[in-house]
Amino acid sequence: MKLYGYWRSLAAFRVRIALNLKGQPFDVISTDLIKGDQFDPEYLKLNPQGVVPTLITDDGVALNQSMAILEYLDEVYPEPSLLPADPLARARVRALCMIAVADIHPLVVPRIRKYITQDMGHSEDELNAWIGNWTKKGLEAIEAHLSAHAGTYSEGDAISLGDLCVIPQVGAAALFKVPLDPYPTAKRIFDTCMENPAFFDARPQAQPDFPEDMK
Ligand SMILES: N[C@@H](CCC(=O)N[C@@H](CS)C(=O)NCC(=O)O)C(=O)O
Repeated sequence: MKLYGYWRSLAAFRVRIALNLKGQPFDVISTDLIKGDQFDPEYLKLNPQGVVPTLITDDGVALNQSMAILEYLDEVYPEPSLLPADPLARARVRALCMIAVADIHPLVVPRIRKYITQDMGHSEDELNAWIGNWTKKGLEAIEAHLSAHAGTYSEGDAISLGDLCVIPQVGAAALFKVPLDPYPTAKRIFDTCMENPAFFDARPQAQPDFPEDMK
């Protein structure tokens, strides 16, 4: 398979973890979101929304939207399962995924940052205040969910889609320089997951397109 992604993309990070957990090798095609590679007409044929990730299956089919890709991978490669058997636990996992994927992440993506600074004329400081605010509010929501339901991982003692969605979000807080002390459960699960090579190798800092000057 081929994965169009970018080192900093939290949505691509989710998919990299899933591919690693499922033991599926993949080639990474770096799509530089700052340079605007996502708007290349050839890429738009694969992802008309102009965002990453896009997964190209072994049959050459292009799949968009990280949650749809995660569920596809879990259905086609069922081991290890990334959803618990109990319907209530599955609902909690999906709720946690949505906190990260639908409510937090879209507020800080490049197109929103660009709109705030270039189109609305806000300063970098104002942009950073926006990012800091929504990152903290997001972590508060994640911590509240985790402190009620987590075991070793975000739902009980097995890795689930909840971890695949939350861990990139917690990792992003470090990139945005938001301290994790107020979110001890999220920090604990982040540290546990980072001991697993499937997560560790998927982190932004391990990607071939991670900038030299940030190493
Ligand atoms: N809901 C989408 C989000 C995709 C998305 O916004 N990806 C970001 C990177 S994490 C992107 O490509 N942004 C390009 C832009 O904002 O111009 C998913 O989960 O796949």
